[in-house]
Amino acid sequence: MKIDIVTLFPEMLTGYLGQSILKRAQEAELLTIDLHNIRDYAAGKHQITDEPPYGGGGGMVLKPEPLFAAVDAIRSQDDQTKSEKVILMTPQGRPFTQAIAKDLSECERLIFICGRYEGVDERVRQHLVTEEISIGDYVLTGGELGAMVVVDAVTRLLPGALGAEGAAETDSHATGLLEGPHYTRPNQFRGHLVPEVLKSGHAANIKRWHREQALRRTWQRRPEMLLSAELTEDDRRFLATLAHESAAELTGNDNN
Ligand code: 9D3
Repeated sequence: MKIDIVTLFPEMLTGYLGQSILKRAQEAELLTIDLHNIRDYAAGKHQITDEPPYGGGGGMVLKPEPLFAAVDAIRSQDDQTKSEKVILMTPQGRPFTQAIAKDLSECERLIFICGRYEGVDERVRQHLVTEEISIGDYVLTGGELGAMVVVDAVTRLLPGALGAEGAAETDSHATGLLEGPHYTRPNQFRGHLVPEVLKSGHAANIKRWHREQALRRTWQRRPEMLLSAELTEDDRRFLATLAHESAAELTGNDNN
């Protein structure tokens, strides 16, 4: 996969991209990431990248020419037949999900445009961008962190990017449940013990315990996820006992 990131602040991204899984994926040539400074594509002595909005309203808007020029230059670098998406990171975009990450991981080339200021000229959205993505309902100062979030989530889905084979498939947003607790040594920490079942060596009981903990945590924290999770009959029975327990607590009934 080839990823190009178009931004006014490429140095913001170099540290993150140069470490851990993102570093290893690039070293293994699963992925090439190039950063492009919008200013390098801006014309004139002053290389102006933004101007006040037509019609007033304050703030600054990214001009269209440097963004089109950057994407043209990126495209001219290689194979025009590659499946490509031009992604604008913006608070008005589609909320990012694991399903979108999976979809993007199947593209050959991704071009990210990081917005700043009040936003980008509308002609960029209309005639250059193919998708608009937000990473959630909070206000950031620009699209750079959003692009990092998307690149990170996409990279770990590339075949061979993770150490343990298929590790991405078992994690929680892939199974549709939150994960339950994990423990490591020591067995006793400041008086707090590791649950006995995990030390029992009884594989089936341990598996069942993990599943029930995942169901319990999802029910407590993200109950809406249970509506679309794949649940067995055993899972449904366990959830029914949770519902009974909480109903008993609410009504002061001792549940006997
Ligand atoms: C100060 C202007 N704001 C009016 C309330 C609109 C605004 C424009 C640009 C707010 C934030 C930004 C910069 N944010 C992004 O570019 C961004 C973002 C975000 O703020 N939240 C979640 N996902 C994303 S992706 C890009």
